[in-house]
Amino acid sequence: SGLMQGKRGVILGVANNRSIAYGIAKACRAQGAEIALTYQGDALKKRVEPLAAELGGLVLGHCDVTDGATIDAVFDVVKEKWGKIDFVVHAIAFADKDELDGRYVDTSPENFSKSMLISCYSLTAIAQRAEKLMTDGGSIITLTYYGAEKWMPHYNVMGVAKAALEASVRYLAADLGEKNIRVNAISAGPIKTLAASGIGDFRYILKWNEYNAPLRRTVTIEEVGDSALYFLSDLSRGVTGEVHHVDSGYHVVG
Ligand code: 0WD
Repeated sequence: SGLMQGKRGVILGVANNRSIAYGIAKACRAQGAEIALTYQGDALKKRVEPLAAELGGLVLGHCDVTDGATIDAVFDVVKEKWGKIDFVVHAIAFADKDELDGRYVDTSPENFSKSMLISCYSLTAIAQRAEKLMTDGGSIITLTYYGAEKWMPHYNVMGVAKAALEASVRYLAADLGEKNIRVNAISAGPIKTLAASGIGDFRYILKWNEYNAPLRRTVTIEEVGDSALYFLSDLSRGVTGEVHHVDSGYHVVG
């Protein structure tokens, strides 16, 4: 038994055992879900395969969200294995490291387009494929950050992409609601992951959150995973289009 018993889902964005997506995958498994992971490129394949084995999950193959054919390919594999799915976790973002420092005003058009494509449009691209397999309804979640709502140091183009991502959650929720497919976002507090290591002065941001968040600490991937269970399970069956903060309460003071 468990909150996720009988549910099957695809989790995109596991890079290693510090990834937020890995925390969510662990929580889903602990509550009885069956999970399928994807990886981006051969370097991550070597990291993702053992993690999938440890969790007793499937590996669907290479998925680079900038290449629609690779998205189709992994959804074809899951369709063949399971026929239908119940949930999708989108935990993917990218911005050129050189522009996660300094000023937003200096963003190049190339980095702006690529960051928006990978960090924002990819949720829509994945929802298009997921819709076809969510024949009994479903739940889609994405990961966002407070830099979408307020200026944050060095977050720059990612803040703009996350704002667009949060707007996408609302539009996707409205489009897919009649099929009982819910779309929500978790706005996680800062966590030291591979993606976060690209952000300038990240250690300072962690410290700032520790000193100022109501809970006087940062959050863990396990805590984000447990909160994700609410959105991915039937507990939240009346909830869609929401952006929910899992940030030790930082958003009430920052
Ligand atoms: O403080 C943090 N770490 C927060 C992260 C606070 C709030 C939100 N988030 C978000 C991130 O913006 C992202 O959307 O959580 C999500 C997951 O990020 P993460 O767990 O912090 O980082 P990481 O473990 O690096 O996973 C992100 C992965 C990539 O890893 P790398 O580091 O190789 O970029 O996103 C994937 C990749 O696996 N990814 C892609 N997947 C498919 N196609 C692509 C792509 N083109 N680009 C990146």
